[in-house]
Amino acid sequence: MSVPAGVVFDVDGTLVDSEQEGHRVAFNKAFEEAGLPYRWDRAHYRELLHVAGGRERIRHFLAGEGRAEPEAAETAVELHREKTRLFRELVIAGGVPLRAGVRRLVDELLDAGIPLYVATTGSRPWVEPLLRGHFGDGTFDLVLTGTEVPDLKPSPDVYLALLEQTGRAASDLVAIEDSHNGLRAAHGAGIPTLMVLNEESHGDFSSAELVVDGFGPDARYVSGPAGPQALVDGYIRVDTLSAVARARPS
Ligand code: XBP
Ligand code: MG
Repeated sequence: MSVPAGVVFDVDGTLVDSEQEGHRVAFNKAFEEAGLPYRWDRAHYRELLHVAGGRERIRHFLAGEGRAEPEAAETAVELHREKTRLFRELVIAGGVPLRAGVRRLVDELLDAGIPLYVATTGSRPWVEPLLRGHFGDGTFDLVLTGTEVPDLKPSPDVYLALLEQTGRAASDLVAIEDSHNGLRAAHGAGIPTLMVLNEESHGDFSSAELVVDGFGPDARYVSGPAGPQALVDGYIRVDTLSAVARARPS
């Protein structure tokens, strides 16, 4: 069974459980420090997550609060700069945990000699210390973030840039994502995609090659042509990713 030539990991909601107790807390602290009355609770933040990118998410929110342009955009830049500084601090303090089962899968892929990449909407100032803190340097052959690729998911740009910079063919890779924006971005670049759902995953995932509810143990099949047999004893393994790659019609 041929193994993928590489695996591309999304970050927020995929490698790490970062949104509700990480990013949302940093956004609220940035609002508080700026003397603004806004506080995003979990339900509201879940709604706002359909907007990819922290700066865009603030701008969208401010527009909804009646803030006119260009003031909303300028304020969003300022607030996002402070949010990023606060979130980076949280990351460096070890406050953003890996999702259960991620380290086992990353170690298995590295042991199998499969190159690993990252394609995220998140900002490099916190992405780098996050990956270094959890995995050490050199685990990922290429890391692309929203800082280098401004046209954010669901735009396929971050995945297209990864294909260009690695020289890989889309059909030789597998992407691992958690959000509808992420699925649309990976498929927009033609990359077979495994969805690993979490509490914040909402939308139509019917086009994904495989959808499961976790990395294991006890991961359950949800949908996708790769089929329930793609999981190995309740785990995502190398064979699971091979099944995802095979499930995408070439
Ligand atoms: C998800 C995102 C990110 C974060 C906020 O990223 O939309 O923008 O919510 O991070 P991923 P920033 O593609 O990894 O799922 O504030 O740095 O944008
Ligand atoms: Mg994500």
